[in-house]
Amino acid sequence: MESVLNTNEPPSHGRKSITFKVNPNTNQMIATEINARLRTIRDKVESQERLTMDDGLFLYQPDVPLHEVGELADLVRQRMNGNVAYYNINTHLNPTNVCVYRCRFCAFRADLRDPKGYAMDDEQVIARGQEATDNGCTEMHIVGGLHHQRPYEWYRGVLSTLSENFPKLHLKAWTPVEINWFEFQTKNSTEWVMNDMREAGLGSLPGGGAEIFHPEVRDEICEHKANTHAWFHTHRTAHQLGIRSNCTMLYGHIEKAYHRVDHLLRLRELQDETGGFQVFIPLAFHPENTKLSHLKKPSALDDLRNVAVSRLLLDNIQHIKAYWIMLGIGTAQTALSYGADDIDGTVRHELIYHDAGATTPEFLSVDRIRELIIEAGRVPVERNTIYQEVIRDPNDFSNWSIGETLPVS
Ligand code: V47
Repeated sequence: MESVLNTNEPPSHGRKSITFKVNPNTNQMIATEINARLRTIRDKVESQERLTMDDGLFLYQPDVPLHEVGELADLVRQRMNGNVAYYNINTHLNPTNVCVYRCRFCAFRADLRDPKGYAMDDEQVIARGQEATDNGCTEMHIVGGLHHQRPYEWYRGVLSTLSENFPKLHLKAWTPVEINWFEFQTKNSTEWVMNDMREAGLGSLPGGGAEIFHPEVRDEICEHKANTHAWFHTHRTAHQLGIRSNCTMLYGHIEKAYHRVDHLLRLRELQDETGGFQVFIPLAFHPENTKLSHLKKPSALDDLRNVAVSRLLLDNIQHIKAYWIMLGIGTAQTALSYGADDIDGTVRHELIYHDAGATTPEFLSVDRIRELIIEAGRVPVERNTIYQEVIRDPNDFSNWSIGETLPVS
């Protein structure tokens, strides 16, 4: 008997569904079909042939054994990144949580007059830079709300204050959502904003704000903020200006397998064009304190499948990150055998996930991160934001220099 899974989605990126033979009693795919399709995909992976939309839809089916998908992804990870797992020493800065937008998945934002709303002053920003430098951080990850009353110069000032006082710290700052807001504030182009922010100290762009690109989902969870076109335009412009960036996908809310595959293929297309993405980070939705709090958090199995499928489909993005803050430590370690080769960093002051109910610690020591990587069977290598090796002075941890450039896409 034939059954069509993943129906009801109009196609925007090739086919929206594939037809599987299913057992009429259990409605599960029949084993011979699973094995045959897996064999075809294995052949493609071994011969480094690009996987298709249909392959992606198949790999996302829960009937397809996760360990087999993981094994294929591990093969690609090993081929692309050897036995190494990367980490960095980093901190987060969210200069304000006040935001004009009301994305349904966000627990971090606050209204202008909300008692939990805040906006940092220079002194607080400098204190964070000092703390980062004292603790040997190489990177500060800076994103925040779009404050109703803070002008462009205030946002620019966050970067210029930090870069003037802490010139060694790499500022990975602003998603296309902020950049788009700055264009609106200044009435200038993406290119102008990007160049101006670079002059103020911008080093690279983080991967946030991507959520799910397909309008069926995006219009439901964050209808007002920068749309898919703006997201790609910003990253394309960054890459053209020689600014590297990361990319993400927020999964585990209202999206279907089709939307995930569509999302990944859109990223793969831009990467074919520019080569500017360094790493992809699948982000599991945390529902607590959000307008989608009735939803269940994705399971660890879904988390691992997302890591593995993204490794398999994104054949042109060098690194896949298992963000331990979001996955939990055990799943992040396991993900290092399901396609991931990076675990993010020590992290301080993370709010976006912790406001949404993350129970992971707020910080991990370098020794602990290295221990976790070794326990997972990989060799830990400290990198900076743009994937250069970091060499530490053994007698003074906060003193570091740049070593070799590591593989990027
Ligand atoms: O864009 C927001 C997501 C992103 C929730 O570039 C949520 O190295 C789950 O992009 N549950 C921001 N996710 C985080 C991000 C990121 C994280 C780590 C490393 C890098 C990198 C980038 O977090 C947002 C959104 O997709 N998010 N709220 C939530 N309740």
